[in-house]
Amino acid sequence: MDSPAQTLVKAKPGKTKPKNGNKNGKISAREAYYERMSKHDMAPLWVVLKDIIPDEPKTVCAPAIWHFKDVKPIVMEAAEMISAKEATRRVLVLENPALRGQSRITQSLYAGLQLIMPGEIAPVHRHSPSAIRFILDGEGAYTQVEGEKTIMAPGDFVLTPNWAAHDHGNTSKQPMIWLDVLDVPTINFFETCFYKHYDNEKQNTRLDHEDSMARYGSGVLPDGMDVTTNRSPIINYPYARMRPILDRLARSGDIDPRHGARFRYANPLTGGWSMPTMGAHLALLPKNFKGKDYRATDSTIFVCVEGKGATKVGGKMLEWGPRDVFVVPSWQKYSHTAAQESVLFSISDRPAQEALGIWREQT
Ligand code: 1HN
Repeated sequence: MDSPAQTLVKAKPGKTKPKNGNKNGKISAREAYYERMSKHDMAPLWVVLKDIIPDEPKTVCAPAIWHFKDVKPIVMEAAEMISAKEATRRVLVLENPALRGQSRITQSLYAGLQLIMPGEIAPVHRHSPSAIRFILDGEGAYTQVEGEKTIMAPGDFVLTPNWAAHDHGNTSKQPMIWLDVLDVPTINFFETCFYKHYDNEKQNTRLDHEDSMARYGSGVLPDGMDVTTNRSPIINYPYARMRPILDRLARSGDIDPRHGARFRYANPLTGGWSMPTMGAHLALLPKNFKGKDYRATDSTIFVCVEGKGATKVGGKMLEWGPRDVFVVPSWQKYSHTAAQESVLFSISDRPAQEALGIWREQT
C-alpha cells in the first residue's frame, strides 16, 4: 500500500526523507516523487498538514514551578562568580523544562531572576525587546528608564518599553532579586532585535523620581499629549499603591470565579495594555478560594506575591507560596485554590495575540 503518512509522518518538515524503499525494497512512486521535489527544496504539505494545523493549540511548553526558597541560594551564588558589570546583567534564566537551551519560559517569552548586590551598577543600554521587572526580594535598588529613576520594592511592576535606555543600581544595603520578563523570543521570531551599548555606566537623571506615576497616574493628562501610544508612560506601578485596589475590588464583591478579584495593568492614555507584547494582571484570591476551570491561548507566567495556594494544570498540582514563579502553558485547563488570602501577579503575551485577533479563552 502506498501510504506516505505511514513512512513520513514522523519526519520533521524540511527534513522529509523517504525511507529507502518499502518492505519489498522498492521505492514507491510517491517516495521517489518526494525525493525529486526535495532536490528543489520542496516538500508535500499533505504529509505535515495535521502537525502544522492541529485542531486545537498544541503547546510545546510544560507546566513548571520555581520555588523561591530552593532557587534563591543558587541565585545568590552568582554574586561570587561574576559581577553585575562583567555580566552586563547578572541573571539566571528560567528555562521551561520542555524548552531547555532556548532561553525561554514559554514559546514567546523570556524570564529570568536578576541579582544586584549593594553598591553595584548594571550599565545603561537599550534594545528592541521590551522588558518588565517584578520585584521579588530586597528593597531600595533603583532602575532608571529614559531619565526617570524609581526606587523599587517587592511587588512593584516596572516597565522598560522597547528601545528605552535603562540602567540599574543598588544603593541599598541588601541584595535585591527581581523577575525579568522580556518578549525576546517574540522579537527574535520576527528577526527584529537591535541592541545598543553605551560607554557611560549610567544615564543622566532628567526627571524627578517617580515622575511618570505622578504625572500620568491620577486621572489627568498633560494638555495636548499624544494619547495614541501603545505603551504606558508609567515606569513603576508600585505595589503599595496597587495592593489596596485589590481589597477594594474584593470588598465590593467584584470577584471573578476563575481569577479572583483582579485588575489589569493599563496604559492610562488609551486604557489598553501597558505594553503591546506583554500584558499583566494582579489578582487577590480570597481565603478558601476555589477557582473554576479556565483556559486561554496565552501561556502565562504567575508569581505568588502573598499567601499560599495551588494551581492545578494539566493534571499537575503546582503548590505555591511567596515569590514562587510558575508557568501555565497555552490552552491547558487550570484552576487556582488558596487556603489563605493570596495575591498572584501574572503576565503573558495576550496583548500580542489580541492585536493579531488570535487570542481565545474558555471557561
Ligand atoms: C536586559 O536588558 C535586562 O536590563 C535583563 O535588566 C534581562 C535579558 C535579555 C536581554 C536583555 C535588564 C535581559 C536583558
